[in-house]
Amino acid sequence: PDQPPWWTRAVVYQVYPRSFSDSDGDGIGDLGGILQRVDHLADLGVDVVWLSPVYPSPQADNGYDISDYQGVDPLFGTLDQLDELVAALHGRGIRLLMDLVVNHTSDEHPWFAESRSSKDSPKRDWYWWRPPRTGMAAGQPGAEPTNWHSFFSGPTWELDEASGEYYLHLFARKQPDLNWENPQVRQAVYAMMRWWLDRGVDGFRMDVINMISKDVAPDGALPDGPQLPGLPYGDGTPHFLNGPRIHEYLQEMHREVFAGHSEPLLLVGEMPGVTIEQARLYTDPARAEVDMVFQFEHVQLDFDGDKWNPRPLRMRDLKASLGRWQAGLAEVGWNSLYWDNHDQPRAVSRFGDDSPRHRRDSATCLATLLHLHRGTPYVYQGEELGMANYPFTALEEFRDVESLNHHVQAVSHGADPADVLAAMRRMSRDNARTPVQWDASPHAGFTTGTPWIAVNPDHVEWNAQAQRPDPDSVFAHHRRLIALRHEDPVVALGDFTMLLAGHDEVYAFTRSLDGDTLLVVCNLSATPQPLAELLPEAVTAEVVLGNLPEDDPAVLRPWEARVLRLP
Ligand code: ISL
Repeated sequence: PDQPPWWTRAVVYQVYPRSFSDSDGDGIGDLGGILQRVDHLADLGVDVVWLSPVYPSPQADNGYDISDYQGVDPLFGTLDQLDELVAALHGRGIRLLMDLVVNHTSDEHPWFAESRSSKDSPKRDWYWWRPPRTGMAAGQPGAEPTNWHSFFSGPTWELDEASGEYYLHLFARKQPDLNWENPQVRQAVYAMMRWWLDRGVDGFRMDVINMISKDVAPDGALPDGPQLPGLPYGDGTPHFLNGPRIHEYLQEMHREVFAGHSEPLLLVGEMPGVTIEQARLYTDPARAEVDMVFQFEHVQLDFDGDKWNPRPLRMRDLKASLGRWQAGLAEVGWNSLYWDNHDQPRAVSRFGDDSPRHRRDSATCLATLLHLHRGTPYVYQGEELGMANYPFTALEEFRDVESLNHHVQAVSHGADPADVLAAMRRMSRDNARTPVQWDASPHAGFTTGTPWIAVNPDHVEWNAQAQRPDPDSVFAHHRRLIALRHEDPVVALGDFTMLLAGHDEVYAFTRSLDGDTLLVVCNLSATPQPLAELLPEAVTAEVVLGNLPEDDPAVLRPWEARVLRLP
């Protein structure tokens, strides 16, 4: 039979360069900083680094607004340093995945400048230009071509005064959407991707790639979406998530970019709003689209409607969601596993318990769950150290365009600023973007200058220098879990069976391959659980790995996690 793909055994580590490590003292992380920390990654044992965007960019969305696809922003360093990084990682057996944003560019990309320059520009059609709504004057409120609400607040359309037409931007105003209907756009993107592969990178994480096909009528019209409660906008997502030509585009990309490459490459699709059924199509190897998806269901269970209306998470819902995905991709397809990334609050604060009493145990418990599911685990920088949310108290502490735009919009629609701030404190992406905590020194060893966003004061206690030599640390636990995936084919390839599905605190499942079975039991609460009653077979099984020193096998202590081998 065919060998399973290499990435079934792999663990990916995400570097968000701006916040990782600063080598030149300007307060912003850079490639030089990553080069200095490669040993940290090698010690952890990860197989792949996913590098968030380092391309030239006005940084309106921290690099997710690219103005040149074939370069490195001086803020982060040089193309030579990127080549150096590829070599340094390859020298340690680590592959490099570039983050690529091709749903949109920056409005400062030459393609957009040319497109905007005139209605007759040969690149006019490279973006989505539309006249005002019929019968309305440009600029009049509600004159936007559709009623869609932008992910970053306000309408998805921006008026260009010069031509009297609007351009589409699903995200910030400075992130105009590329028109994938135009074959020249697609060919330009594929050529650029080939250029990176020829340079030696090992693949791509494709940003919001399930948004590139829009539901456009033959006459060019785009439909309105259902009205959103309390806002003068509609929900456009039914008209651009997993759109009509998406599979065609991805198959074409695969053919044009990957066909004929013999090296082991990786293509990951970030896909907000993807369903299990669609994920199966996207990742079925026979269809040659992407290798795995990033889905969002499990990070949307702790709010109502949108992320700014948080509500308590029920562990039952989390288990049910992840369990459905395990079952749905059991036969065909592959999933990415994650708790954290640069867009999400910190896992230990969100799914665990970041109080001093439980922080280390809940971080290691969550790590156990992350690494033991079927799929490819992703560790986000700092997660391996149990980094927590930042104790934000004032608007001035936030940097993210999503958070800041939301504050303006919510307050202008009458929300109480204190409530808006409370939601931001809990859900803002800036929680994930505070600098990595390398040591206990004033800026946590991140920079010798002034960090672009504040360092979490808890770095005095929670940092890499303290954890790396400590066998009980969160770091050491991640390292053991990563090694286990490398050594044990059951972890990489075993079937998944959920146990105790209705239980609110205990997350338990088995992984089985060729008669070999691992049983994973995790207590997602601060209450001891009677394991002897719940799963008697767990009490006598051999402990492969646990997050607490062995004690009474019949009781699962607060946030205890055990990986057991059944006889
Ligand atoms: O962050 C989100 C929720 O708060 C998501 O809606 C997020 O915007 C979505 O997952 C898409 O994310 C990706 O594309 C964005 C960029 O801002 C994110 O950082 C990136 O991961 C636009 O390029």
